[in-house]
Amino acid sequence: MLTLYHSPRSRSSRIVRLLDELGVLDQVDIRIVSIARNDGSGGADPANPHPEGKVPLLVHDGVAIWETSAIILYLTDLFPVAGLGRVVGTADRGTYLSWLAWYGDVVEPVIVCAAAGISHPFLDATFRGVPEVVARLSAQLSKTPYLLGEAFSAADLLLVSPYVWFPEATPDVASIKDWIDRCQARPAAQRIMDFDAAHTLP
Ligand SMILES: N[C@@H](CCC(=O)N[C@@H](CS)C(=O)NCC(=O)O)C(=O)O
Repeated sequence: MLTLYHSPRSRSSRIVRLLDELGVLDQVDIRIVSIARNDGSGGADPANPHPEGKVPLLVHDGVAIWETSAIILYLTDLFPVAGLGRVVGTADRGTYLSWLAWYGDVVEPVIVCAAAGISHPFLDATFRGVPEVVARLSAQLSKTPYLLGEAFSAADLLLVSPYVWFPEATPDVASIKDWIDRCQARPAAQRIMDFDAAHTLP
């Protein structure tokens, strides 16, 4: 039994999209919950068991899995047939794990600090900054159409997400812009927008 706690137009939208891309939406109970939003609206939902009131939260047979990267890895391992992840024993499993971890450990802090207009030598020393993120992405995407090679994967779904939320953050780099377009041209990208529009809380 899989349950996803989801709030429309939030970080958990990526997990709904992943479930769609995996073709398993019908195997998951999606519970719509409210969250505290940056604009001061909303609030933690008592129906959401996440200890911090956040989304996404996936619960599988009573076990809670939190943090987007962990949930993506968990789901692509659980449903390997779609080929959106890399199972143990696959040559590029390590590359797949690295992109997922790099997103949570580096890209999100870098993007949040940049959006907040915060800079500090400690932050630069620890995470580097936007130019380094752009350089890492473009180094790969100038060689292959997707982060893991010729085909779209859950790593693309995750790493493209900040540019979907904040198009103004898109760097003026052709390989990255083309990659965003390729990822967002997939039917699941439109379907998740429609899903969220249909489930938006009042
Ligand atoms: N690192 C976490 C971040 C989760 C997160 O901050 N989610 C936001 C939604 S975009 C949230 O639930 N905010 C409500 C709150 O902070 O109370 C992840 O990626 O899963």
